[in-house]
Amino acid sequence: MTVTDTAGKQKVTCVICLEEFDWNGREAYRRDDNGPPSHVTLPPRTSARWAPEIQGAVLRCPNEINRVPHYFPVDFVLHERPIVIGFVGASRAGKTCLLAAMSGEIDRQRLGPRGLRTMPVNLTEHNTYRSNVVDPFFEKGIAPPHTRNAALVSYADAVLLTTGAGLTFPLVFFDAAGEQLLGLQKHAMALRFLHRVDGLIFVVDPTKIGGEDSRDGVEDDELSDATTLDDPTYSATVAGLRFRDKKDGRLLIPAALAITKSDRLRFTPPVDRWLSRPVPSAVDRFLFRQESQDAYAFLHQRRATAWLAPVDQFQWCTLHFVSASGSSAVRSGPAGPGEEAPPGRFVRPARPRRVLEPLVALLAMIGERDVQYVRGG
Ligand SMILES: Nc1nc2c(ncn2[C@@H]2O[C@H](COP(=O)(O)OP(=O)(O)O)[C@@H](O)[C@H]2O)c(=O)[nH]1
Ligand SMILES: [Mg+2]
Ligand SMILES: [Zn+2]
Repeated sequence: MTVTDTAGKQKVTCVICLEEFDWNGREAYRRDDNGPPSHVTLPPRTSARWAPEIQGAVLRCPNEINRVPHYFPVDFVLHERPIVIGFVGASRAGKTCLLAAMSGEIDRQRLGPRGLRTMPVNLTEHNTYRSNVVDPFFEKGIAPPHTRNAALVSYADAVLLTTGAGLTFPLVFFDAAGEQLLGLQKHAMALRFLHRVDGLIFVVDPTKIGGEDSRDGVEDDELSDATTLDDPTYSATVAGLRFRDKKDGRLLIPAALAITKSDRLRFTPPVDRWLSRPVPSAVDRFLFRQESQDAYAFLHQRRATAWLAPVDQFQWCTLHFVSASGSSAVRSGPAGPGEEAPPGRFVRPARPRRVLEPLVALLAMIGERDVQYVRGG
């Protein structure tokens, strides 16, 4: 529920940079075809004109990024507070692909069987992300462009979701590369993220862990890309969260471990069993527990103990086998003289497998303490 004080002011959260600011419920902007959005005053909420007037109206966040103002639809502050989800993992772990896969699946209403619908909102950033990253990934198998740690924590995407019971909330995704603790502490966006984050997805790249068979069929260029086999780069983010609530020394923020690129292991038990399994139509805690146990055993057998650290550091943590692309990446040819490197590709258009499971598990865990976000949660 949005909080309104007596002066009609309301504390709202920007879904792009997580800045909190006061909004009087009236001042907004409207985009023109060209030029910056122009200022408008909305009618009072009791007015019959309110509903038509807020269509397309945007708020201007007072926190400019690199002196450029950003705007987001009023719809994002009219309901429940945003749920902020962070993706944590080393560079090349597969965070960007997993995010693109999740975002595309959400837009295709694949959360529908879980009782969650996405509402169309005209968030420029989301539309740009969809047409530049998600659509080429789903339609042509083009890998999202590789971003070399431009920022330690960066905005990735935001959507508006409604539950069967009529509860509407923004879901905001952040990419937390988390390579340097120092950077995390100094970075204002990173700090807001660490204070606000509601759930974490730790991305595990199984091609980077040891073990008898896990690296079979892994192409050389991917292996040479490996950092230390034992360093999943979670520690900086986890250390940055040390001021958050704990119980028995464990963080109370729900966490999920997503073993991505599982298509590489699709013939390896128990991955084969899980990857081919249709997802249930309601949250099934028994299945989450079974998959978590299988995935834990899988990583433990391969001595991937550092990757399993979140299981001990977080009070609630589920484990999942997922694949963002559903198929292998093809090696891109070298760039010709004066050319840009060609974009990475997958052999087929993306057919994500089970990518929404970590998110559904997180929403169920978050809902346990709060309101119910997913059916059966
Ligand atoms: N086979 C397979 N490869 C993947 C998958 N997701 C990512 N990759 C590969 O891993 C590379 C790095 O992924 P990316 O999402 O950019 O990693 P990030 O640096 O963590 O954001 C991609 O270019 C692909 O080659 C997947 O689901 N399956
Ligand atoms: Mg990335
Ligand atoms: Zn902002």
